[in-house]
Amino acid sequence: MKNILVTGGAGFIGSAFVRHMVERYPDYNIVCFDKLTYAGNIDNLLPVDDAENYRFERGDIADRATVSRALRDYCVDTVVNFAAESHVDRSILDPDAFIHTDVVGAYILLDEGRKHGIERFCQVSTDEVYGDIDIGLSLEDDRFLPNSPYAASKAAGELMARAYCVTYGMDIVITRGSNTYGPYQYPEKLVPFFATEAIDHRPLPLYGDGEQIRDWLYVDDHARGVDCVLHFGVSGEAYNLAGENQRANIDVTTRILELLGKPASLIRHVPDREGHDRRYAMSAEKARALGWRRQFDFDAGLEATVRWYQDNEWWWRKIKTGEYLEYYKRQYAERLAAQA
Ligand code: NAD
Ligand code: TDX
Repeated sequence: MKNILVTGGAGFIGSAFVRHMVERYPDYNIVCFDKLTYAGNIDNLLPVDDAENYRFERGDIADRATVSRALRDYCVDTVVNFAAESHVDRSILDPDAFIHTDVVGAYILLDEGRKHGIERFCQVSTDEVYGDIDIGLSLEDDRFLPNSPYAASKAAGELMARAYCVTYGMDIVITRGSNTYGPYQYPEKLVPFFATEAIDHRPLPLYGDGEQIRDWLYVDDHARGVDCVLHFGVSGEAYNLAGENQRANIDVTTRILELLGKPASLIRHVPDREGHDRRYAMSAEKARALGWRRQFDFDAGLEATVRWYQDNEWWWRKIKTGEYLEYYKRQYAERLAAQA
């Protein structure tokens, strides 16, 4: 029997992982541990609410006492750490929360995990730790050149995980996923933000020339990748979970508009994100050797995703109120007024 603590399991990718694990492994006990920040959403876990092998515990990974109690009470033997502040633009406006969760929180979780004799720890990281890559593909041993406070905080969390493996002999694996999209993603990230804004016939603020390249990975493929690395990854190793679907932002935006039957005139080129990475692209070879392969190609995945936001207004309309509107104003009001 495995007792798995999934931190950040009420967020976008964490909840896809929880839904996947609860269904695929009826013999495991899955405990979602989440602070429920603005990005955490209990609605994301409604599909598993009644499952016998699922529990929810509210808590902050940077709060040592709460983490310790959860590890003890649920006899946790495995930790998968998705918990993070995850939005680059928010990290530029205010890095504090990123240091709290992505750096200090990751450290507390590792340290308590060590004290409780955790058997395996999976740290969920990102392609952003490599920074911008002009040509070719980032490999797992490439150096880190993070460019945003978010990317630097994720690099720090992952380096602490490595240190706990080397110094204390903890069994630790690391995943580095590429840009992920799909249902239940908080509508501040490119795909759900633009899809929901376009549904309402509102302007889409595309940063700079829109020629920046991201490598897109469907959320269920990301969840399956973490499952694969958790079960088969070698301790001390990091694994890229690459989408192998490189697209320019302008092309993704145009396709979202086409799928919704909306005009290209909704696109507004606005002043660029500060320190904006031009391109991310990773090699998937190492994770492929473990047996992981992405199943969704971008066209099918994007169409399914846009349809989901069309069909599930109940999910996102209640998010786009209050704090969300404050953030929208802070991030976009001046940009849209300036129109690069
Ligand atoms: P998200 O912002 O949707 O969810 C983050 C979750 O963590 C939320 O449920 C939030 O409540 C929780 N959380 C935040 N601070 C916490 C704390 N201190 N204690 C406990 N819970 C806390 O993020 P996401 O997009 O699902 O990303 C999940 C992980 O995957 C992150 O570690 C992120 O860095 C990584 N990642 C994301 C992407 C992407 O494209 N979204 C790509 C690669 C890697
Ligand atoms: O309003 C926007 N306009 C725009 O042009 C937004 C929100 C984004 N963009 C651009 C910036 C990026 O080049 O679209 C691209 C994607 O932006 P985000 O969705 O914010 O993602 P990104 O910054 O690439 O980071 C994502 O991938 C790696 C996740 O948010 C991270 O959590 C993950 O680690």
